[in-house]
Amino acid sequence: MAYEPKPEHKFTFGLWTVGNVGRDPFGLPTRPPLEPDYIVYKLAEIGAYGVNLHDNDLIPVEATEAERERILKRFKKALQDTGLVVPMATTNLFGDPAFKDGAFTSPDARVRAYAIQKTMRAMDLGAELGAKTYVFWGGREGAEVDAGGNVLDALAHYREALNFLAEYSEDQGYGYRFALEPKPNEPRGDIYLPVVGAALGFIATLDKPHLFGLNPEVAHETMAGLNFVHAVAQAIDAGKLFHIDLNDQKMGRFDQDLRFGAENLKTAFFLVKLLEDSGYDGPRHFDAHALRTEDEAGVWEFAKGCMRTYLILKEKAERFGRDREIQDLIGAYKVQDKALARLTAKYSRENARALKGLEFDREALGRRGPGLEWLDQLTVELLLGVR
Ligand code: GLT
Ligand code: MN
Ligand code: MN
Repeated sequence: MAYEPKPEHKFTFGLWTVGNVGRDPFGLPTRPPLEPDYIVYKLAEIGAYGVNLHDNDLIPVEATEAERERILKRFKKALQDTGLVVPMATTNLFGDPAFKDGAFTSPDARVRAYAIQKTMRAMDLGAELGAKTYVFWGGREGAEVDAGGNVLDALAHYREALNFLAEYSEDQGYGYRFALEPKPNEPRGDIYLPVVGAALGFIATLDKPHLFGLNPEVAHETMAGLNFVHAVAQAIDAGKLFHIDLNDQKMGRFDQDLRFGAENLKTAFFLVKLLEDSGYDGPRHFDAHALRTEDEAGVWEFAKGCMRTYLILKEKAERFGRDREIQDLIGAYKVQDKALARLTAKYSRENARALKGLEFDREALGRRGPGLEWLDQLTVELLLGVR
């Protein structure tokens, strides 16, 4: 069957995504909760590769040691029965009112210590399940008002916590790579490290920057009005694309976490093309959920739709690469000049002198039409299935 998801495609979902019960700030859940092991069997059935989780998606915060063991046994059996893996784990540092004014960045030392303790325990759980990527989404790390004068302190606390946890991981031999997930706002009025670029800058200030990278999310950069494909490209360029959250989003709205490709098809296309062309070999994780209107059948249609759209766009990207006319237009667009490229590739006094002595026909450069309208139209036609 065409566009059939298989484990080799590395599609993953969070327990919290297909398990989303449709609660929103104005309304109660519209769907009953699904058991974690049931989710594993269903995901395997539809061709997923893995399942990701927050500590409390699996183990309730109040669970006793015995309950933890019982839940883990059932979950591990489901993984074993299906061959599904847990590539990524993370901590719920946002649901509990204790974290209402931040977790790692809380002004209260007790909250910060509790957040680090909770994360160490969640890292133990993730490691036990085989996870190698650990995500930090700092949903509550932010503020509504700046009267507390907290931002510089908050960043220092954030750094301290991440440094502590990276050492913990190494000390335990867990081998985690950490992926920071930026978001501009929601649930806080302003979240620290709001976009990919901010997180990249912050990573450079950590003790072990090589252990830290990004988990960019389509919806989050789009909420900030930014071009997600550009953000991911910058993360790849920096060697920092450790994980990715695929979904969709209308600009200027609350975080919608729509089915992948549901809204901005062209962006989704260039994103898939970038991921495939760049050789990114991590999981294609869908951090999205079914519309609140849907019942359970709708949830599985949503999940299948995410994967199917990815595979269709992957095929379109291959077609784009094979399309002679499109490739010729791109070839003409990128004007090559070997002699000039040699001069500008690297500074030397000779190169600088030679470059200074050249004459350029500015007017001709300004007159040139690069052919982008036609190239883009061909892209649209390819996506619409008429070429
Ligand atoms: C939450 C958030 C997501 C994050 C998850 C990981 S939790 O659903 O909206 O973007 O990726 O903590
Ligand atoms: Mn989101
Ligand atoms: Mn996410």
